[in-house]
This record gives sequence, structure tokens and C-alpha cells, in this order.
Amino acid sequence: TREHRFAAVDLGASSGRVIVGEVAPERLTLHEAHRFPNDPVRLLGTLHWDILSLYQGVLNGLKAAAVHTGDSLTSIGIDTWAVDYGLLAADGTLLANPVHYRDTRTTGAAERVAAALPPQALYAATGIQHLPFNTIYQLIAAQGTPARSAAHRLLLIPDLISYWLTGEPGTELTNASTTQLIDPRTRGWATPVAEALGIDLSLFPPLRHPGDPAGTLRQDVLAETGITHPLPVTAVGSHDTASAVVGVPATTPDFAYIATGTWSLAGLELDAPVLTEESRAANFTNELGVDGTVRYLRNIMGLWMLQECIRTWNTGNTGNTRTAQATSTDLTALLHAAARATPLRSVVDAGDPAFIAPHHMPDRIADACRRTGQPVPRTPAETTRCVLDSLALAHRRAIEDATRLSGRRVSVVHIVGGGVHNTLLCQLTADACGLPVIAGPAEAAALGNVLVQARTAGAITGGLPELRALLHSTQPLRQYEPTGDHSAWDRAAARLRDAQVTEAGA
Ligand code: ADP
Ligand code: LRH
Repeated sequence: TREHRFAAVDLGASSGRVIVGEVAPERLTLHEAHRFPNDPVRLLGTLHWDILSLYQGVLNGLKAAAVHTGDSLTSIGIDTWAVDYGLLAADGTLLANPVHYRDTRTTGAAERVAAALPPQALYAATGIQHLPFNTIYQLIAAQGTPARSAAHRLLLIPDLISYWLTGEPGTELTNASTTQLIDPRTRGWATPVAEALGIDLSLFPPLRHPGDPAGTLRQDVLAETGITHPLPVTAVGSHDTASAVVGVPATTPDFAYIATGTWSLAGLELDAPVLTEESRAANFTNELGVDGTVRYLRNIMGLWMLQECIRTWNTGNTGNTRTAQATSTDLTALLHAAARATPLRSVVDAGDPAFIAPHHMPDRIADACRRTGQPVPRTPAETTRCVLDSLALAHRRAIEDATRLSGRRVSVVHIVGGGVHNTLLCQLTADACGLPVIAGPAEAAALGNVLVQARTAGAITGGLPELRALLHSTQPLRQYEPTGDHSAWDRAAARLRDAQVTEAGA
């Protein structure tokens, strides 16, 4: 059988990459054509994505992918981080640089939303975890601004990149679910929510589903990339986490997953949403997945905490917002030192929104330890150990809560994403969960993106289990068995819970 080649454009908060996947029924290999930094820019006090620089990275990556494949790509798929968007004028002009979800413009927006629609009703209608930066809060914060007032159309980030490549607007469903404007039962717009909040749904172009056609490359894009044939863009799970969940190499239905990169997204794949009040209180989200699935998960602060610490230690400058580009030797040395540091000496709540914003991360971690009456980490190794122990504990809690709230059981935990390279985090997660962890692939989002394209092109067939079986048989994976004294994790969890109760009562 003929081999097909696909380009996955995968933009994460830490870096963007264009990856070529070569696919045949029993074969799947990846080649990283191009990787480029994603450095946000603070402009007049507001944190923005440098969207044109990212778009240029995409063009450079597609050019490299075309060279690598001898101009034989079958299609392109695009996935990025969620919730953020660009606003366009009627002629397609971008009206303002997209604002970064870590910007503080949404402060106070949740209260305004709650006044129009109580949190209970909002959750019952959308099933989305409260995060201060969800698209609805951003739209409320943007009300009355010149860009919003002039806007004719809103495109989520992957849809914006796709529009620039093809000229064809659309709103891909898995990512649309993160706007908090989709009803997870109907998988269509939650019109009553939009009406209650005064959000104009006609800003959004029509919904697209993974596997739908999303146009072909424009002439000017062909010229920029050196591609010489009409190349289609295929809608994939355009939310990077949706593609990453496709990229989980599970071989059993009773698996949990943790997509670890800038964020840790930990939970289960379900076939129906859980919209109970208990689920809302536990801050679980029901994002939509590929093939009619629901991604029932919790956002955990993730390796962002470590990246931000490294940035502070490396630059000594907490005033700029550049993504930490720690060399891998920095990180390797730090992780070795952290592995030798005292385990579970202090733990913080890795779900705490206090860690969302950039700057002063080591100080914020130290403060959290102090407030909860625990030893304050002094050295980078101690702080790193505190972050990794805290992430492992948050992973365990998310998986415990997800199983309880959904009535499912779990026999194995899959870790995918850049955190797969962090062997200490993988082992600590196995220890904390008391379950075997299968780590890999690191580029799960790109793989999920490629697999949906490959199935659409007819290069492979089957549902998610068949796609995952192909991953399992072709991708390098590493298994971690739980070790150590499991009760130490129970005690650390109890310590943190008690400290939080005391703090809340104080
Ligand atoms: P995103 O998709 O959000 O941009 P990634 O999935 O690329 O994030 O993961 C980035 C993270 O992976 C980094 O912050 C770093 O902590 C971790 N990572 C990447 N490479 C290594 C490595 N060689 N050793 C340890 N950790 C690594
Ligand atoms: C991970 C991610 C996550 C979202 C966040 C904004 O890259 O897409 O799923 O919650 O970024």
C-alpha cells in the first residue's frame, strides 16, 4: 500500500511545531519539520500572542515539510491551545492582536457573568469547568472595546490560522466547546447561554467537525511555502488537548489520561457528559472530543509552574514574559537535583488560579507553602521537587475524582505530551496514583492530528481504538510501576486539604 504524508501544525503555549506524519496501515512515523518559540508580548500593559510570528512559523514549517516530503503532502491539520480568538472586520482584516489567556483583563468578568446567569445554570448548560479565562469571560471583558465593536467575525486561534491558509472560515467543534458556548448534550451552540450573556453567536462561522474539509491552500500561501499542488486543510480535533487524547495509545477502555505540557489535563474519555452539581463543585470540565466523545477532565497548572520558575532563575528578571527556553541541560540538572531532594516535604494546590499569571513563580510557591504551615523551599531543587510532588498529587486527585464522579474505573494511567520527557514526574505520578503509568508519546497532539487526517484521507480505517492500536504498536512507550510508601501520598493529600480548610476558615 502507498504511504501517505500529512503535516500537523501544533501550536502549544511553549512552542509551535510542524510535524510530518508518514502513515500506512501498519506504519506511523513522525518527523519534526520545524519548531519555533511561542513568546507572548506585553503591549501597553496587555499580554498578547505574537500571532503573526506564529503564522510565519507555520509557513516556514509547511515549507520545510514540503521539502522533506518532496512536495508529496496529502493534507494539513491544525491544532492549538484553546479559548483564545482573533476578531475580524467584514473584509477579513484582523482588528487586534489576540489577547493571551494569562492576561488579567478578565478580572471581575465572572461576577458579571454570574449576575446574568448563575454558575449552576451555566454549568448545567455547558459542563465547562470555571477557569477565569474561558472565552465567555474574555468576551464580556472585551465588550465595548473598539475591536469588539467593529468585529464582524470571531475566529478561535486554530480557525484563524486555517482561515489565513485557505480563506475559508469555520469553527471547529472540539475547540468551540472550550468557549463555554456549546451544549455538550446536543454538541451544538448553547443559544440560551449566549442570549443570557448578550453574546452574538453570529460572530462565529458555522461549526465544523474533525474530518470535515476546511479549504485548500491559497495561491499566496503556495508561493510562500513552495508547495505546487492544491493542498487541502482537513479539520482535526483543533483543540490541542482533543488531538492529544486521540494520541493516547490506550489498549483498554478503563484508562485515564494526563496530557502534560504547559498544562496538565487529567481525566477520562466518556461517551456522555457529567453535568451534576457535584461535578461542577469539583471543577470538572466536559470538553468535546473526536468521534462523539467527551473529555471529562480537570485543568491542572502543569509544567508552566516549572517553566516560570526556570525563567525567573535564569534571567533573574521577573518583568518580561518570554517563555522559558531553558536548555535541556539546565532542566536535566535541575531534575536530577530534585530527584535527590526530600520527597513530599511541602505540597501546594496545583489547581490554584493564583499560579495562572506570569512572574515571581518561586515566590508564589514559597508563599503558598508558608500560608499552609509547611517548610518553605529555599533552593531551585527544593522548589522543583515541590512543584513535581504537587503536580503528581493533583494528577492523583483528578483521576480519583473523575472515576468517582463518572462511576468509571481505571486500571492504567497514560501520560502524553512534553512531560513524558520528565521521568521523575512520570514516576511520582505512578507512585501517587498507585497505578501503572504508560508514558508516551510526547507529541501526542501532533499524532492525534495526523491520525484524524489519515483516516479522512482513507490511509487508515477504524474508530479511536484502532487508531490507538496503531500508536501502541509503532510509538516508543515507557511503563512506570508504582513504588514507595503509598500512605505518604495520603498523608500529603490530607495535610494540604486540612491546611486549605484552615486557610479558608481564617
Ligand atoms: P505545550 O504543548 O503546552 O507547548 P509541551 O507538550 O511541548 O507543551 O511540553 C513542554 C514541557 O515539556 C516543558 O515545559 C518541559 O517541562 C517538558 N519537557 C520538554 N522536554 C523535556 C526534557 N528533555 N526533559 C524534561 N522535561 C521536558
Ligand atoms: C493546552 C490547552 C488547555 C486549555 C489551555 C488554554 O494547551 O489547550 O486544554 O485549557 O491550553
